[in-house]
Amino acid sequence: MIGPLRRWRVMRPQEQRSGYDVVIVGGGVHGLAIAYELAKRGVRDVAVLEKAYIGAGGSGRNTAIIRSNYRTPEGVAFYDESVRIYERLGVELGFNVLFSQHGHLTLAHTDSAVAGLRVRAEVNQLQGVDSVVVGVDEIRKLAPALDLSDRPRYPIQAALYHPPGGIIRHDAVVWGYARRAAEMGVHVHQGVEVTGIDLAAGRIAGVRTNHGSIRAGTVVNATAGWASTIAAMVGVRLPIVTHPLQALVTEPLKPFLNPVLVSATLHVYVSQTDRGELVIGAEIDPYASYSHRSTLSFMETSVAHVLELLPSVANVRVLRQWAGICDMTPDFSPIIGPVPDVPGFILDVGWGTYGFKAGPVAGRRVAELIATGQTPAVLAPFSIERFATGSLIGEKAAAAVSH
Ligand code: PYC
Repeated sequence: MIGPLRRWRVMRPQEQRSGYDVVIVGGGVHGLAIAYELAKRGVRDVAVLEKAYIGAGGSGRNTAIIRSNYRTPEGVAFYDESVRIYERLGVELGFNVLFSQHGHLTLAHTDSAVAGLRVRAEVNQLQGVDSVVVGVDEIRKLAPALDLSDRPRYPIQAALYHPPGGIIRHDAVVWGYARRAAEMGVHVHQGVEVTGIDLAAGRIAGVRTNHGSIRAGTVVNATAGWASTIAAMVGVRLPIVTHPLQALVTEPLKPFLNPVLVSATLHVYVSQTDRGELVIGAEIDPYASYSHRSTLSFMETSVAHVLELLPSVANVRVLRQWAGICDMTPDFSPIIGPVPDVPGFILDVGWGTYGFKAGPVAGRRVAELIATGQTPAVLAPFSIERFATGSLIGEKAAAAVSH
């Protein structure tokens, strides 16, 4: 039976089969990108199972910032591949994803923050990524609305300028991937919740859902927020703690802010969309929770901090605010790859506050892993084994404002 959610149309609903070669749990950018990339490689007996509607989770709740100015060589190489895919994605999918590469400015208000940005600039440049530390005169040219005087509580000293960074239309990315994947034969089932995972002789045999059981030799956990719940279904305990992350959007204004602005000291980031709204976000909420509730304290503190940066927006109205949930790992890097103890179970999880920007690279490389059985070099550092060997990929310093 096809329920109302499953009739929602970016693509035509398909009848659920009793088995697929690959079942992907989670219909966000990651799950859909993996499905699309598998189909491109000729692996088309694939189902994406989404318990709500595609893009309902982290993919529809993030602030759509794309960048690769990370802190570790592994992270920079990984996110840079994603930026490059995003640059061509609209053409590739035949769907305008509205990627605006207006640049990204990470502001430094202290000497130690400036030193940290210098390290990031060096690491970025060594990986061929365009990032440079700029002073106040250059910042003024890039973002004239910023208060660059010495009046603020934390005067701006310098910034990391990353020209390829920018913002994207996140729902267009989700719809573009879903539509192309479906055209190539992938089944995208909305309103289908995975309630259990079956093993046979120690390896993946299929999933149980609210719409019946499905056989599958490979199951991909591409969920955000529920990564631990899905992994627990095969007895795998992930080093993840789940926190809410909130954001808000203002009424539209005439274009005045080109780059994305990030301030770790003020725990805030702000960008102006192509429609003119300011999109504002902050640090994860400081408590573990699966709550999607918005709070007044988030709105009060984040807008107060934006006003320290951009005093001229004082009378702008906030239109709405929302929350998503983020799976945080100890090193602020994702967990991607097979689980040695559970053959056929693939992880694409632990996306914290950085998942949307990584969708295309994770999609391409996880599909390669499934199709070839070989872990691509760019994924290898992010395996779950790193928590046993201690080879962590410490990205806390460059993960938005999550300090
Ligand atoms: O990593 O760019 C980022 C980001 C923005 C909001 C949350 N994370």
